Amino acid sequence: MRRLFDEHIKRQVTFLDGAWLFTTDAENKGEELGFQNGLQNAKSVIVPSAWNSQIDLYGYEGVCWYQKEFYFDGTARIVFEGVMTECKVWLDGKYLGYHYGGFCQFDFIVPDLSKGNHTLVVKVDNSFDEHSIPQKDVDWYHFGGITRSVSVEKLQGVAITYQKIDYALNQDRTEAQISFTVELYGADKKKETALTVTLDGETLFSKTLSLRKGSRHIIVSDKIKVTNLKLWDTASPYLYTVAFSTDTDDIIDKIGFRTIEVKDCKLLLNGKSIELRGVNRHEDHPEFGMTVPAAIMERDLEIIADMGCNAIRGSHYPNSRIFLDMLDEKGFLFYSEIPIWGCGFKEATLGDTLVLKRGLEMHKEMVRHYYNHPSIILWGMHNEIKTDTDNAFIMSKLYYTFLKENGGNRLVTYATCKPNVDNCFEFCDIISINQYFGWYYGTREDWKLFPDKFDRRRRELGFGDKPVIMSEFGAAANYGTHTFSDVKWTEEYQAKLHEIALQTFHDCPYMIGSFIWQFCDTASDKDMMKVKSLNNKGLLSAYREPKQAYFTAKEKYLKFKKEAENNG
Ligand code: ADA
Repeated sequence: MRRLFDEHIKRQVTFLDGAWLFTTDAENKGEELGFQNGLQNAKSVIVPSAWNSQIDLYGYEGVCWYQKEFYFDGTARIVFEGVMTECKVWLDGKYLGYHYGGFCQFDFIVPDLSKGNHTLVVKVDNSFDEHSIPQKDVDWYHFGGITRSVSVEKLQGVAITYQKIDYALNQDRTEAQISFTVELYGADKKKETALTVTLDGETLFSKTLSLRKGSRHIIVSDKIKVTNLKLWDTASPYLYTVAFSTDTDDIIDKIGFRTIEVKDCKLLLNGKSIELRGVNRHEDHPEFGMTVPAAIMERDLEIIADMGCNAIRGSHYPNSRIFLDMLDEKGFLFYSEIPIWGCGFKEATLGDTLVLKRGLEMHKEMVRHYYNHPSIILWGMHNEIKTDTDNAFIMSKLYYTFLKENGGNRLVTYATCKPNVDNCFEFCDIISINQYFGWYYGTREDWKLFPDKFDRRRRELGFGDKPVIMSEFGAAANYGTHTFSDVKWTEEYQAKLHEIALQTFHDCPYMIGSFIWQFCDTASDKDMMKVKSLNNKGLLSAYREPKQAYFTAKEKYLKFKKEAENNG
């Protein structure tokens, strides 16, 4: 999908979205049969989409093949924005490579394609084994297919294949010291060009260089001072336009400057204490699965903003780039995580070498592709794993170390469902807790006892300086179910739970915010045995109709927002 703005003016980009050929391969015999050289008896489907949206493939788990012809001439960069979950790619029968993981972009550079039609074939597999991330037991619908856009870009001369921007602000946040990293690729015969970087049209950097055809080069700039800085903030999210260009190529991006830190058990955005008023949101819609159209994303954000939220947790995987662009533009704060989800991971699986490696790779990709988004203030390493085990300790240490060294201007967390026995708190800047009092256990009133109880534990462990986010809590309610009695599954019961929980968290001095589980009802795995196969803890129905809890949460969050505004 296109970003909210044009990423390229000079570079020719062709989206391959639209009709592709498609066939299932339930026995996984396609490679033996030579499908990579062209599909036989294939039907037409629309890319991007989840194959589960097709009427006869609703529950299909396994291998499918896709094929697309495109016209091209020159050096191509083929970009996949997201394929669920693993895939192999061939161009004109020649193997290009493999990718694991459904939620991040990957690409292949293919030099010197002859002028004419070319055939791209993709084998996609969404089945699980003991090395999968997530594991089979997962409480969201594990869609399959080419679920995000595919494009082919023409690289010419010295091409810019990646860029990221680092910065540090001075004490009063009026100046930034910026440095950037640019990856270059020699697409044509060696020729001199100037690499230029501008910020809101002002030249920051210019350097003459040349590259041999086929070679790669990385430039890391010195620090460059920018004065009279306009900050990115939730109330006024100023975005600078940064443009990287050579004679023949360019990348345009938006960046915002801000600080985020934890001090005296508070979360400080640009030095000011902020409370996160948030919801968890899946990329999910009954008609489109995970391929949510941009207009629906935009409307979701309108609803979320209207209820007084300033934060969203992208549960449980990296979200679409265009959604991140919207968050940057509207001034939302975002918690971005990878899909290492919950109880599905047995202790042994957490220690599995391939799982550890795949998880690390997912963190690397998330950091690489989302680096410049000011909205991302938190990286989430995992969700509800067995954090009382040695293997979770080792995993958390590995990922935390990576994210602290490479994650840029952000804090690191993970969501624990074992706050009383969790063994990994040293590997986070903020403790995030998922609890379900009043739903899976205990009563709604138990929420009021929780802050004191947990306070004792965090202090005993020596983590009294780490603030806490309530990253999940909630209750299911079937949209439209009302009774005269206060019982589970009714809208009233759910609403009351949120009323108690939200006020409790707001009143607790060491809690810095909450993410309600969840924004709207979402598709769950069929084997999770949920009513209508949905996770029904949404404040809205799957079709975004508000339940009573939506209005309760809105009342609370708007009240907290007003208090924050009054306190300056
Ligand atoms: C967990 C999990 C969510 C969801 C929730 C629930 O906390 O992280 O994805 O499954 O439980 O509804 O039970």
